[in-house]
Amino acid sequence: MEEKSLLRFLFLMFGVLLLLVFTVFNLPYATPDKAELLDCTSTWCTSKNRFLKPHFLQDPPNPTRHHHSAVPHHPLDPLTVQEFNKIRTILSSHALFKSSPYALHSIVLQEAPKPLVLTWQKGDPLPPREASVVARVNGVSHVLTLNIDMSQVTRIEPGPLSGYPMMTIEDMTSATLAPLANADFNRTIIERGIDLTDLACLPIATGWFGKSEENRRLIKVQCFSMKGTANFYMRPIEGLTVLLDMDTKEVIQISDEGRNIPIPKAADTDYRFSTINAQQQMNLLNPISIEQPKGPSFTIEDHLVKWANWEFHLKPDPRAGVIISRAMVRDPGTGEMRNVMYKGFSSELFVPYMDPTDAWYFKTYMDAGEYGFGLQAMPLDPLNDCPRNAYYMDGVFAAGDGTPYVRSNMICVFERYAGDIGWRHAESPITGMEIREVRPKVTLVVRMAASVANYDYIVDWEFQTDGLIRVKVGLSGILMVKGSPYVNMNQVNQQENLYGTLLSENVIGIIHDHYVTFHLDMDVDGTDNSFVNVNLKREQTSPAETPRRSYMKAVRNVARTEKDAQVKFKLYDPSEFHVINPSKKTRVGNPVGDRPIENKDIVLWYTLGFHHVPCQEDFPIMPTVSSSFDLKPVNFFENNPILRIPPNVEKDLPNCKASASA
Ligand SMILES: [Cu+2]
Repeated sequence: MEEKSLLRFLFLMFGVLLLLVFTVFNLPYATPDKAELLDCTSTWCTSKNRFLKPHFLQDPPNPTRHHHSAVPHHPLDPLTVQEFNKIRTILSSHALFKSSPYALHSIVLQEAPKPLVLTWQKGDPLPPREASVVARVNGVSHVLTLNIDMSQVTRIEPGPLSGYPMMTIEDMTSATLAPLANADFNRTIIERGIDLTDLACLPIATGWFGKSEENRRLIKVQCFSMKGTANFYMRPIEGLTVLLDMDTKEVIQISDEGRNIPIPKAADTDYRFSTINAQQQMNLLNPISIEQPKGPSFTIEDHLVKWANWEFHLKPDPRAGVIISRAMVRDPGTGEMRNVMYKGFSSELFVPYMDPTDAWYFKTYMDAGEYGFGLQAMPLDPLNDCPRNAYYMDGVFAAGDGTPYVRSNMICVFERYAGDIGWRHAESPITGMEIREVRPKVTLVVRMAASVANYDYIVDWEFQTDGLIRVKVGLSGILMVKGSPYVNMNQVNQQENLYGTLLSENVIGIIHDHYVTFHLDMDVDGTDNSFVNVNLKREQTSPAETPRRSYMKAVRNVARTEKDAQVKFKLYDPSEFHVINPSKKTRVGNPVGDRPIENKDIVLWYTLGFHHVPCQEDFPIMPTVSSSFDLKPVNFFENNPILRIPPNVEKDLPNCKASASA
């Protein structure tokens, strides 16, 4: 017995020692100083930074951007470093924060009321600068409104009755560490033959599953082995789930299953170019880039973007990522700037996994509301994330204690010429007319890429000169995979449901969905608009009427209530949806009513969905798959708004020397 106790003691001591060594050397978690935060070199900026290469972290911020001295010039300009510091001072002296520990989960500009923003003109004084702060004090959520100019907290409201605010970066970092303070957890890790120094744990999903989880801010943490690869996501420690209280950092429960499931191999999982040996590198293409010898056709003044016939305000946001506001397009007939959209942004990303088993049923992510889509937007990689001719914009956000930090190169803006055609027509020789009229299509792209743990989302707002806005979401990054005892499908019983696809030996890619919902406050020629469902219906004809048996007609239904406007797409019941201004001359002719959402300041929510059945090509990293929707002018202009643009001619283009073989 004595020997056994001694062994157990030695074993535990070994575990504790390893944990200490691991914590001290691998996971620095000290309060960062201000300079560190501003340069975004600390672990506070992102819990994932510790997995990135050191030279990347030391990338200096662009010296041409003076964030310390920046001041707002537009009512919608995001909070500046100076304003964040002022907010921090206001809060630290407020009674609510004096005696209790607190965390600031979100600090953003409280935008001025819409009528004020709409009437504001350049040169006018700015409306009062206000901030909206979501704070948790002693486990209770509060929403505060601050008047920054007056250094005052003007309103405190209790948070919503259910749910919790977005996690702070500190929440996420501490969730990765907290399991290591639990002896049972460390024991199972060691018993599974994993070195604690190879461990990477991640806050996986919050969710809410049953009464026992009520009134607690819980998260489930799962872990991976980093041994032999940077792509630790492909090496899950399957079946081990830690239920953690994020407020107390207490481990509530450890679900320790799947010990018979091996950790998938590290070989062939690394995706970094530096790890591919020279003989295996593929060079399929010659170098390519867009040249603009006369510079870009857009200007960006602080956050106001002007390009071709477009103008809009562009703001980085910790939750939404990118917010496009006050989008206006010039009418070629009258020359006036016409309102199109007051505000557009991705309001939520819902990603449910389709596996009801113990370690997977809870994986129903809310990537914006839980993790912060903007907080997870890492600096873009020039020349690869965005072309050479791109302009970059930084985000300025706040850490959990209110200290501002800069997320450099968070958004890029560039003109895209993809060789596409704006419009064209050629005449056949039978007409005797030799006509070939073609206009190239050049667009303006606003891009952000968020890496929500394993997954990468690329969000593009693309503006076209013909008045169309294309909103595109690209999915890339790494799958969330499940460890499996199987190395080949011939081992799998036909009756067994894998809930996904065997991608590699011991690796299953679980079926899941991505639903990206966009908040679209359309203001077509003003705030009061109506929503029209233009449904294409098959119309039967009578034999006496026409030799044709049927034709398609457009049936217009103006939505009178929110219920009317709820639309579920059906592949064989096509529709297009119009947001119209019934008071304008070019209106589509629908009767103007006075129902709840007719001729009112309406907001649309559009959900872009992806069903993802993983395939082997998704391993070890996914080629980008994208989907988009268009906000297209319909009877908005009197005619084709780019009728009068010139074609390309050789003499106007950059003089690039062709290679001998071309
Ligand atoms: Cu997916």
